[in-house]
Formats: sequence, structure tokens, C-alpha cells
Amino acid sequence: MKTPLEEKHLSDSDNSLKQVARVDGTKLNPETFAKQYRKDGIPVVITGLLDSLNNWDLDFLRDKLGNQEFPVRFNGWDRYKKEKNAWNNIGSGVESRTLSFNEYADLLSSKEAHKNDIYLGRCALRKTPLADTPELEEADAKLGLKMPGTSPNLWVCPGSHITPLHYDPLDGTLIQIHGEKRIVLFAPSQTYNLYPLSLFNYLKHGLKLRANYSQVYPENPDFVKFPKFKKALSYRYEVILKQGEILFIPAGWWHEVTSLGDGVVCSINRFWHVLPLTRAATSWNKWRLHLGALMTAPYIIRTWLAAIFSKDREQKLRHLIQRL
Ligand SMILES: O=C(O)CCC(=O)C(=O)O
Repeated sequence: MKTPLEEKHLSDSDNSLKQVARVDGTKLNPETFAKQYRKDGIPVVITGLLDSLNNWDLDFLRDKLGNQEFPVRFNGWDRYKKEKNAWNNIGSGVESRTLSFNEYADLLSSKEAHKNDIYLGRCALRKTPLADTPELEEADAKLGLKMPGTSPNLWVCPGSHITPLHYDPLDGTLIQIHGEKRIVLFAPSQTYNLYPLSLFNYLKHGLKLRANYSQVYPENPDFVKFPKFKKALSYRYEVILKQGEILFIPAGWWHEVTSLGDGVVCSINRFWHVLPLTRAATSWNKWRLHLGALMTAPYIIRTWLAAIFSKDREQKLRHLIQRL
């Protein structure tokens, strides 16, 4: 059931394509943002707070981050031919290789990143010259965002990359810095109409295949396998997030993020502890993931024992420690 709170502030004019509201951030203050959006967990696009930010195009990023190293995800396109519950990893669980920003930028320029769906996704900006960008800090302060769950993360990719449909256990702000993204959202009430991956995946794959991802391809759904997805379509929202805009994605809201165009697309996001605490405590989507984390115990024990008893013990243990 859709709760009235989930629908508050969201346009109801077209049932098949609901738009998330856009508000002028210069007219918001921490109290109004908390009262109108954060308290009840309502997604919203905030405009006008980042008009003076530099254009973070590839030259700018090369200049600021050139030799800095980042874990880069090698997704490949083949995975999309399979059902998602046959994948071995997803999102931040995908195998990554450490590359300097310049090396990744070369893959973008040569279109190799496009051909093999290679993503510099969710890389901490901490310890880089872009870590303390004043415009980003001022925008957070204007919205009264406190208690970060992570430092800001950088996401750089070629247009056409898709971050599959999932939800996060924390509130998030997705800031569009260069290029555009399409974000399709579904309310938390739709979780079981979106066929989340089973919690039992944690036993086999640990955190590499998390249960906060949906099995459905929302742009190309298989209604025979996933008939309840038809119901979820009435609760589908869509946003084209433009350069300089911020999307507030409350904890538990499902979202699929597609980078648009042929060029390079760059965003920053940050996660925030859920406030008020009553919203955190009553979110089943959040509790589900805590349960999932407990279910990773057998996988973790198995992986560490295998590393300890392997021939290249030192290298395997170092790798595991790095992943921590
Ligand atoms: O931009 C992306 O590819 C994913 C971002 C995301 O999932 C988020 O901000 O929560």
C-alpha cells in the first residue's frame, strides 16, 4: 500500500510517469528542508545551490585528480544478458582494479570504458584536492545535512552506464556535476513488487551480491517472471537530473541511475544517517539489510580460512584486509 506520506509533494498528474518535485534551494533553510522532505522521507530535486561550481569536465578532473588512484569497476555488458540472480556480484561488489585517474580518463577518451561498461563508481574523494569543495559544503549546510554516513563519493562514467535498481539504508544526496542522469524511483512500499534479491545470497556471495538490488530490469521487465512489477509501475517516478542539481534520495527508496549522452558524466554523492530516528527505526528496508549483514558471517569465515590455508597466504590476506 502506498502511504500518504510517500506521495506527499510528488505530482500525481500522470500515473505512468510521476515527476519528483523541483524546489529552489535558495529559498530553503534547514528547518523547511527537514519539515517538508527529510522528516517523512520525500525525494526532491534541489536547484540553484551550485550555480557557481566549476564545470568538472574531464580536463578539470585530470588536472585535480591525475595521479590519484581509485578502484574502478569492470562491469562488462554480458551480465545484462542474464537474470540478476545469476550474477556473482553487483554494484560495489563488482571486481575492481586500481587505476590512476589519468589511466581511467584514457579509457574514457578511447571509448574503452564505454565498450566494456567500466565505472569509476563510489570512490571516496577524501584525501584528494576536491575533498573540501566549499560550494558542496555550503549546499549541505543550507539543507541542514549533518551526521554524514560516508565522506563524499565521486562517480565518473561514460553516458549509457546503468547503476541497477537498488535502495540504500541511509539517506543520500546525489549531486549532478557534469552531464545528465535519468533516475527512476519507486517508493519503499513497493519492495516486494520489485523482487529484491534474496537474503540467502549473502551466505554464498557475502556483500558482493546484496539484497538491496531488484531482480527486475525496470526498462525491460519480464512480466511473466515478475508479474507484481506491473503494480509497482503505478508508483514509478522519474527525474532527469541536470548539471548543478541535487536529488535527495531518502533511505529505502528504490532508484536506478542511467547516465545520459555520449560524453563523460560526473556526480558526487554522500550518505547521511537517517533523521529523525523514528523514520530509521520504522524502515523495514533498513532492517532487512542489517539482517543480511548478519548472514554474511559464514561467507566471511570461509573466505578467511581459505586465505589462511592457501599457498599465497600473504597476498590473499593483504587483499582481504584492503577490502575491509
Ligand atoms: O550515480 C550512480 O551511478 C549511482 C548513485 C547512487 O546509487 C546513489 O547516489 O545512491
